[in-house]
Amino acid sequence: MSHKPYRSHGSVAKGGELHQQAGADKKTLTTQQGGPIADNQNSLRAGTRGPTLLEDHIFREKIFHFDHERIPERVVHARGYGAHGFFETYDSLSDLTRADIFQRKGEKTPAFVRFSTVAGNKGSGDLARDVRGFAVKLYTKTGNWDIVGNNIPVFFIQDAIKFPDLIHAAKQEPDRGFPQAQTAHDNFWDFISLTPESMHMVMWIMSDRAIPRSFRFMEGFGVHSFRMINKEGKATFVKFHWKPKQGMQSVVWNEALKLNGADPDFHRRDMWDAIERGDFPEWELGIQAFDEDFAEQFEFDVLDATKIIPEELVPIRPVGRLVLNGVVDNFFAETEQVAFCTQNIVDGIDHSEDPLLQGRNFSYLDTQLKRLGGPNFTHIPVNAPKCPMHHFQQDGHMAMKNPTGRVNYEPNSWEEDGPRENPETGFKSYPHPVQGVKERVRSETFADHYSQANQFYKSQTKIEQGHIAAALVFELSKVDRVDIRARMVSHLLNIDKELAEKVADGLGLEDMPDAAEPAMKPRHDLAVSDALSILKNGPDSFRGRKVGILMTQGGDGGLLADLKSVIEAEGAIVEVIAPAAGGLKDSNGKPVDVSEKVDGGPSVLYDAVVILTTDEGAESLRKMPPARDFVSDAFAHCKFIGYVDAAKPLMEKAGILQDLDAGCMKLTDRASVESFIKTCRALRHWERESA
Ligand code: HDE
Repeated sequence: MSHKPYRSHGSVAKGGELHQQAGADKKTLTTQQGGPIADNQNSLRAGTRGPTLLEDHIFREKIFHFDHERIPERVVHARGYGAHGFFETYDSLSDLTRADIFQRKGEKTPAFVRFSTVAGNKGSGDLARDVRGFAVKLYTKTGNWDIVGNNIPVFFIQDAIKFPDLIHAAKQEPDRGFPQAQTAHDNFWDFISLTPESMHMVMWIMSDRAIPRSFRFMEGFGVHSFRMINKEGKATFVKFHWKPKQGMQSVVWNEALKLNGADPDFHRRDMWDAIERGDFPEWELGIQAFDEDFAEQFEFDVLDATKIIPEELVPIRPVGRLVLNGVVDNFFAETEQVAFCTQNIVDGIDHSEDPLLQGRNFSYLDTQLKRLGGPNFTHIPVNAPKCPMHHFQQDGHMAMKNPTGRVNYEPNSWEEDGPRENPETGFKSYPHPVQGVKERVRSETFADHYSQANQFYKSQTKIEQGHIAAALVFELSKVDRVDIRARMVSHLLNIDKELAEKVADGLGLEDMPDAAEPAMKPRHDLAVSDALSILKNGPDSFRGRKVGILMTQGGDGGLLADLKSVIEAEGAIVEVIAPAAGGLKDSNGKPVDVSEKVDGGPSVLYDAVVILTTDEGAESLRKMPPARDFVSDAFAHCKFIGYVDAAKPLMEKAGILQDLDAGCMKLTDRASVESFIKTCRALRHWERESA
């Protein structure tokens, strides 16, 4: 049965041949029906100043299409950004799974990944304090496998029935329609403070994990326990981890607030730019594998998505790498229409009984029907498997693959060689025995809500603990009802007393509440897990980061050349910011490309900054508030600052000259530039914050 070639442009004659019409050459604008258009500037009118006529089919078709260009945005994860790439296995995993993708070393599988925020609408800012979605579609030879994960390994709730409540509480309040893309409001904290199972997740979202520097610098997690099943039918529980080769990095909260104004597309631009310049982001996929008996030994339940398994207890086994090497051609067609589904799994991988995962398994297909308008969304190229497909599903809205012939059912006796089920290679569920009374209960093994929250907090550096406390104070200060603030503090008392006191103090809470009554007595003696901290796992390179050089007319050309070559050798990026968008020359009279005019290029856009002015340049920048902010923000955000002597008057006006520390380095020659960039590998001068 041959399918006729489908052409989206130009009229297709029977047999698939394009008509060679005079008007329908490549250069002539046509309607969707293929009719050449003579005038695309004026609608058809009754007289030059008269009303537009209904018979204007060209106008009518254009507006009709325009009116229907949007599809419903995702109810969660509406704001996102996608990219193409591949996944490559390190080794055969046949000991654990019979999944075809893991049978051969070096197996390459095409992939599409979409990163997202959860709460904000499609047009919201990238730097919201929020969980990031990390959804991976692997087009395997035995069908699509989606790992629809997040950048945080736990979740707010234990049962999917609470998801609509959680999301309603987090999104904009229903009467006023704000605040958008932020959890700093009464409804969110009202719900959370009434939901003790959220407390572990609260620690993560109040940490810097929720304000990543970019998608490239964050981890990803499958969150739930899944199963791998091998040829012998043996099942092993697995947890999936994506570790960024670029290292982890986050911004500071005040920086995030300003970034949302300076560049609301900061994260998607970063991804686009990195791929376009050939600096392909890469993650290593690792698994934590353990069997049912081992799982029994944990005090928590491996089916509870509010718990992690510390890497120190079950080490991560690296199994492959994911490389993103292609931007999308069309944002709508790919990023907007991609349809992930937790039920897209392949034989050899299976679900666990995690009640959150079970609920998700219902939700994703359901939401695609609403968003993509029908059951044929696998006909959209980004969703279509890249392996052969043979089934008898047909018709429906916008069906693009329309079989011919008489057979649309199975079994049939029309086609002897037609598609049939295959017990050998077909998907087989793990025969996990299930038995029980039909009831609405939660297992007692899900009752510990605070111990891992305490473990997470304890595993952070002092700096990171400070950020968690500050984030809680910020969020709860935006909550109007004092009883909600106090109720949150009552939970913090079960997590860490000092943290609770710090937050109560920051909120100006008059009376310390009693600790919330726990369902199970929390443990505070779980071992510290260094893997939970970002700062304990920083990169040892400045690769992929960006330096902003604030430069004025006649700035030192020698230093500029040194900076450029040293930064580029590190694999980092340089941008010049100047008082005007063009016409900049260095001390040798050489023209310098300007990336940003000073008020469009605040220092929040950069990982480290250099101030390369002349005496006169510094004098004129002193009078420019954006230039002063450039310097004072870089300092406040603990960034490394390189400067020349001539820049001192500007630094003095920005209020940092009297506080210069080891993170502020004078640049005089190539050696000083080299030592500056080496120092930048630490990413931030955190000592400044504790000072
Ligand atoms: Fe989702 N989630 N989710 N989720 N989720 C959606 O599916 C849902 C959960 C995640 O880039 C929706 O296609 C329920 C956990 C990502 O297109 C929807 C529950 C995790 C994305 C949905 C959860 C996720 C979604 C909305 C509670 C991390 C974006 C649009 C049981 C493991 C995928 C869509 C993309 C999207 C339902 C909880 C990850 C409504 C019911 C936990 C990354 O189906």
